[in-house]
Amino acid sequence: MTSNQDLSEWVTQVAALTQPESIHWCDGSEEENSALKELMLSTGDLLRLNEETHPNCFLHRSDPKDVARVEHLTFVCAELEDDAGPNNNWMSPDDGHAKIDPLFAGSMKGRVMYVIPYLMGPYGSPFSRAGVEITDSPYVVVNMRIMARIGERALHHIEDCKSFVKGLHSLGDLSPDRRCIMHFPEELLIKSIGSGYGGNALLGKKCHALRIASSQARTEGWLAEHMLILGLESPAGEITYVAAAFPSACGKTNLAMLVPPEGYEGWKIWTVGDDIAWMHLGSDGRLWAINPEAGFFGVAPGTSLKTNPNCMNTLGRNAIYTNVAVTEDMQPWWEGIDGEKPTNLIDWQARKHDPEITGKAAHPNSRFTVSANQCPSFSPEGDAASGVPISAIIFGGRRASVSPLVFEAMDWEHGVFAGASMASETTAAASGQIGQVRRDPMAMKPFCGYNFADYWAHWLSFSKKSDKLPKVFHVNWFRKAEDGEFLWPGFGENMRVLEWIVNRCEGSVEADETPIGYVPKPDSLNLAGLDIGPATMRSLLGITPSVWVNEINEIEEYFNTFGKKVPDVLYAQIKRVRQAVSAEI
Ligand code: GTP
Ligand code: SPV
Ligand code: MN
Repeated sequence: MTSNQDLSEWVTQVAALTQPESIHWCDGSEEENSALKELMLSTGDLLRLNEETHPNCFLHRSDPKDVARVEHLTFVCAELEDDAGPNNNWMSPDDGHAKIDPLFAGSMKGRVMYVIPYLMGPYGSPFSRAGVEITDSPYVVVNMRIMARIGERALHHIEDCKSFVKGLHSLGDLSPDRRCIMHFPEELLIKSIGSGYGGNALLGKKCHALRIASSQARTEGWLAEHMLILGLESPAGEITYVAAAFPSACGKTNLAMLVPPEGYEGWKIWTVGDDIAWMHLGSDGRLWAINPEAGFFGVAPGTSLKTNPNCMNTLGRNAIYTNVAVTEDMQPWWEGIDGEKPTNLIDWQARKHDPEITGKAAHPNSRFTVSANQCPSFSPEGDAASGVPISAIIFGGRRASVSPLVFEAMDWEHGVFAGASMASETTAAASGQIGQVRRDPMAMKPFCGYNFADYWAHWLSFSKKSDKLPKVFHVNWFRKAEDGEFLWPGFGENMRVLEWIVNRCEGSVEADETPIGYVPKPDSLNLAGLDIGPATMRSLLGITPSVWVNEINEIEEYFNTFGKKVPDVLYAQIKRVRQAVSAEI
C-alpha cells in the first residue's frame, strides 16, 4: 500500500501484535467517510442529529469514564529522565515499551485496523509535518479527517520526505486501569491505549503537534505552542497577527473567533487557528506561524450566539458532537447555549435529564469537531504555506485574583518570564480536580515534550537570533469580584484589550510602568459603551504589592523544582520584580 518501507514494515509489525480482523488504509475520501459513519450508526457509536436543523451532524457518547485528557497516565519516554523533566511523567523507553506493548497484544481482535496517513500544516508548506496514526476506532478516523489533512496527499508527502511520526492507538478495553499515552520523542513514536477521547486518541493533535513537535522544534530552532492565531484587521485594512497561549478551556477558541462589539465598525478578526501554532523565524527576523490543524475540537458548554456567534455559525452542519445533551427532537444542547432550557432533555449519558439527580445535561468537557474552513471568520491566510507574521504573543490564565486584565512585558526576557510563571485554575479538559490554581508555563504544562528548564532556555535563545521578535503580553479575562462574579465581560469585549495590544505594537498609545510590566493608562483602554466604572477598572488592572510578593515567592519555589538548569535570566527577573514590588509595600 505504500512505497515507504519503514511504514509498510511498521504496519505489518503492528498487525502481528494487535491481530486485527483486517487492515484498511484510509484515503480520506467522502465515500470512505460516509461508509465509516454508516458503520458507526449501525453499531450505535454515532447517532444522527436532527437533519433539518443540523444537517450531516452526529453525536458520539463516549464511555462515561473516558471524557477528558488523563495527565497522570501520559508519559514522555526519553532516554534520560532529565530530558523529560519534572514537568512530565517519565519512564525509560525500554520500560515504556515493556509496559504498553502487552496491552496491545491482540487488542484489535475482531476489529478493523485503520491506517491514517496525515499531514499537520498546509499542503505545500515547508513547515508541515507528516504522521501516520494506526487505530481501531472509526470515531478517531472521522475526527482525524476533520482535524488534519488525511489520505493520499499526506501519504505522498511521507513517500517524498520519508520522515514521519508514528502513532499507534487502540481503544483496548477502555479501562482506566489499562490506559496510558506514551511518547518516545527519540523514536518519533506515540503509543496510546485505553481511551477514545480527543487529546488521548487523535494523535496528530496534542501528542504529535505539541509533545513530539515541541521536542523536534527545540533541536531544530523553532516553536510548537498551545496557541491560537488570529489576524486583527483595522478599518484601514491593515492586519496585525497575534498568537495567544491560554490553558485548556481558558478561551482560545473564543478569542480566535471574536466578533468586535458595537463601536468597532470596520474592525474584523480573522481566525487562523484555535489551539496550536508552529512558529519559525523568517529571513526577515519575524516569527511566522502556521496552524498545523485543519479543524476545531472545541468546548461546547458556554458557546452561544451571544458569546461566540462565529463558532455557532460554524458548527451547525457537518459536525461531530461528543458528550453533549440532546433535545427531544435530536438537536444538540449544552449549558450556556442560547434560548430557554428545553424540557425533556436527554443528557450526555443518554439518561433523562434531571439536574437534581443527574447533574449537568452536557458533560462540562463536551466538544464539537468541525472543519476550520466552515468558520465565517476563517482567514484567507489560514492555508498559506508561509504562515502569518506574528506581532504580539499573548499569555493568559484563568485566575480569580492576582493577575490583572492585561500587562505588557518590558522586553523578550521579561516576556519569557511572564510565560514561564503563568498560573491558571484547572478545568474539565483534563481529569482531576477543577478550579485548582497551578503553574502552567506558556499553557504547555500538559504538552511540553521535554524539560521545562530547557524549554525556557530555548524560548530565551530567540532574542539572540532576532531583534524583530513579537512584543509579549499577559491577559486575564477571569478576575472575579468578592461576590464571585467575573469583573470583565469577556468574549467580544476582549476586543478592547486586543486593540490596546495592537496600539502598543505600533507605539501609538502610552502605558504606565509597574513592577510587573506596562499596564494601560486609565483612559487608554477604549471602554465606550461598556457599563464598567472606574472602581471596577481599578480592581481589574490593580497590582497589589503584598499579593505579588507572595506570588513571586511561589514562582521562585516552582522554578526551584527544576534545579540548576533554570536559566539565570529567570532568577534575575524574580529578583527585579521582587525588589520593585517590595519597594511599594
Ligand atoms: P481548549 O480547546 O480546551 O484548548 O479550550 P480553549 O482555550 O479554546 O477555550 P474556549 O474558547 O473553548 O473556552 C472555554 C470556556 O471558557 C468556555 O466555556 C467559554 O465560554 C469560556 N470563555 C471563553 N472566553 C471567555 C471570556 O472572555 N470570559 C469568560 N468569562 N469566559 C470565557
Ligand atoms: C485541550 O485539552 O487543550 C484541548 C482538547 O484542546 S484535547 O484535544 O483533548 O487536548
Ligand atoms: Mn487545547
